[in-house]
Amino acid sequence: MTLHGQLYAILDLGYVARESALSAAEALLAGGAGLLQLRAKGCPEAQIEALAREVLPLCREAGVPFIVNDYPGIAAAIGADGIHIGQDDASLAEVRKIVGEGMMVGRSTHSPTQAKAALEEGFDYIGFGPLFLTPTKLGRPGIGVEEIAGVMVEVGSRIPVFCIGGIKRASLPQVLAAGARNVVIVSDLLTAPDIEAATRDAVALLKPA
Ligand code: TZP
Ligand code: MG
Repeated sequence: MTLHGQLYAILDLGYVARESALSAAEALLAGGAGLLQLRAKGCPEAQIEALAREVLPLCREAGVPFIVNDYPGIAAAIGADGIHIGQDDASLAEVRKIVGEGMMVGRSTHSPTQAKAALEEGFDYIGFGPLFLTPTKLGRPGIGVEEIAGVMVEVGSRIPVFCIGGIKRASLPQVLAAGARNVVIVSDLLTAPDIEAATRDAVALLKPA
């Protein structure tokens, strides 16, 4: 499976109520998301695991990798396809002890230096951002698009680099023009009146016919 050129969607419970989570996941998948992450900051772990167990079969049916944010134990317990961790989380080696060798492990990075370090450590992919200020990641400055090109050469030639943070369908062309090949879009999809249509539009922008 290649991750290149894929739209990475996140089912973020900061934007979607628990009751609507499955229909939002279905809409993201129907719209053509190429990866789906479950992100549920502040939710009790048992609830995250329960929801993850419901989202996983939807992803399997769609043939889309399902990634759990923050909780390697949940990812391992449910047999997820991936686990995503941040800069302040465990090392790759520590995560591998929990999830084993086969699982995709991604790391958030916020600078070219962190991006290179994640490549050298052996992560399967990175998130790179936030590019722009975003309410989804409060307290982090936008790093802009200028550094994408360099990171794509040094890191993106080896592992997928998912640009993230404040990206909207409207700004996607600018991000792609700066060199991005993969992006994560959260709020612009989840707050759209029609999540499936918004996702389809983003996928079309990412992979022009
Ligand atoms: N990590 C860096 S920026 C970000 C995360 C999880 C939030 C992306 O969400 P949005 O709504 O697309 O800005
Ligand atoms: Mg984290």
